[in-house]
Amino acid sequence: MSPTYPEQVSGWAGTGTILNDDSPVLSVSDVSTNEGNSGTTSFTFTVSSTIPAPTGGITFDIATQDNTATVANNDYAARSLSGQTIPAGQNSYTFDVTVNGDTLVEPNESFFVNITNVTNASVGDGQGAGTIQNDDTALLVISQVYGGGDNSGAPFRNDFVEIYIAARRP
Ligand SMILES: [Ca+2]
Ligand SMILES: [Ca+2]
Ligand SMILES: [Ca+2]
Ligand SMILES: [Ca+2]
Repeated sequence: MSPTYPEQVSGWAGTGTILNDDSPVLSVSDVSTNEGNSGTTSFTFTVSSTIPAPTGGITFDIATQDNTATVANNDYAARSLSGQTIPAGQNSYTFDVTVNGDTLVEPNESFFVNITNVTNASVGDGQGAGTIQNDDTALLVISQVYGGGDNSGAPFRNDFVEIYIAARRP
């Protein structure tokens, strides 16, 4: 005999939400990489679509934007492209940004990659963040210590310690 649970089957109502997966939604990836000390590093951002691009492809403009990392500070190279395409049947597109290595002591800094003027898709996350991870530290050196201040015949009235930055990285 099979049990019955009438109190559980009466009066129950559920809501089923059917997510629309028939139209593509775009998002831009985030990238976080060490800066490097010389030369350049490519930060590769991926624009991806939830489903393959329809006939005619998905088109958009894509460009970098300063945040705490700036073009003026030579942290990375500005890049802006119009009319980029994810071809029909494909899901993704990549966009390289050139980050400049240096030995300046900086905090981690970031810039953005934005997509605009999108056709044939909606935008889920239209902004990628590029985080340039600091890999530089100051190396401080005590170059002089003077403890004879105000002694008889001393050339200096006060004791002092002199510190300088010997190098921008180890
Ligand atoms: Ca560096
Ligand atoms: Ca900087
Ligand atoms: Ca930098
Ligand atoms: Ca740096």
